[in-house]
Amino acid sequence: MTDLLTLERDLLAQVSATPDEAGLESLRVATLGKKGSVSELLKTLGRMSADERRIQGPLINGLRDAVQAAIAERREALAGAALDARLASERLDVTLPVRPGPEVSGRIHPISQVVDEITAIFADLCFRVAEGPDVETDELNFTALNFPVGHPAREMHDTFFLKPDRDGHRKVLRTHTSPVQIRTMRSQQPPIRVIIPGRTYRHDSDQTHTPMFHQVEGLVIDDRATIANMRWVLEEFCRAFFEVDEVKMRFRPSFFPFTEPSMEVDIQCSRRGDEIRFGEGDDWLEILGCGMVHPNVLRNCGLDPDQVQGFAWGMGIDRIAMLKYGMPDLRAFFDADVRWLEHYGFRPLDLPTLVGGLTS
Ligand code: 2NL
Repeated sequence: MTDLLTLERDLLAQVSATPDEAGLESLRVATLGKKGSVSELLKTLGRMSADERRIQGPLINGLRDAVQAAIAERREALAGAALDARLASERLDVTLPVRPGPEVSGRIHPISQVVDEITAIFADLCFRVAEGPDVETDELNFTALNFPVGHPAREMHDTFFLKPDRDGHRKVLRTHTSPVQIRTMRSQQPPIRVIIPGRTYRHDSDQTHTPMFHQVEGLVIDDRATIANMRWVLEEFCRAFFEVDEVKMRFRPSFFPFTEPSMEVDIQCSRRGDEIRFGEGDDWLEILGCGMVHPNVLRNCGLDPDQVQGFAWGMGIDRIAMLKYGMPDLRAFFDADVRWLEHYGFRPLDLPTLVGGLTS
């Protein structure tokens, strides 16, 4: 009897002195586990006489209940203390400044910016944007565009050819975005107004040429589009793009297989040292090629040149981006140098719009 009381006092003292949950579990196994000290005492009941058991039974069971309850209570207290400690140590100061995210530190590449600017200008003139694959068939890149098979103009393009397929057809990396216009004319009915910005490829690499470069072409097809309309569209574009009130443009005769007549267009500018300005001066800078869509091209797209007509143009994006933003070296566009991008890139949320200003 006194032994049991001493044992109980002892065990309860051990429970309250146990410092952590792991220690508590060991103590539980050592007392209430299968071979634990309290369990062993319970086993002795079986060997007692009925009278003895009547007295010892409630005492030993009471000891077990007391130890069980003490362990449960201690476990709860330890878990609570552990949680308090975690909450205290893992506290966050939500008033600390946040590390800047991509919307602050990221940069939009000048080519992407210029494509967005061009898109905004032509969207305002009711043009849609069309896209197509970089790998094209010879038919779409050349034949449909009135380059006869074996015509020297095909070689002028420094084409990248892919390996011939089983039927001997060689696909090409498109040398211009014109195949997308062919796809558009074959899949849509006039009136058509589209621009096609995209990557183009030619086997050419030096100070002013990269094997991959960017072009934007435009196409208008309806039953009355004229050279006068083309001139207005291109002048309107240049005024908006270079953000000047007036531009003077000069249309010189030229040759492209897919237009007739064909023209190259210069824009008036002034040059002082490295600086170039548009809308003033008496220098000229070539910026694009254009013309009336050749009747053969219309026919190749299933259109009747006696019913519909139109104009098209094409220009290099990389060069006009360099001109507008004063970037001296074309090759830096493709270097992926974050220091260059930090300097020449645009903030992601400064989207070009005509109302907000192309370059705010
Ligand atoms: C240049 C000249 C040009 C076109 C591209 C075109 C497309 C079709 C039909 C007719 Cl499907 N024309 N595109 C027309 C004239 C000039 O590009 O110097 N680009 C950099």
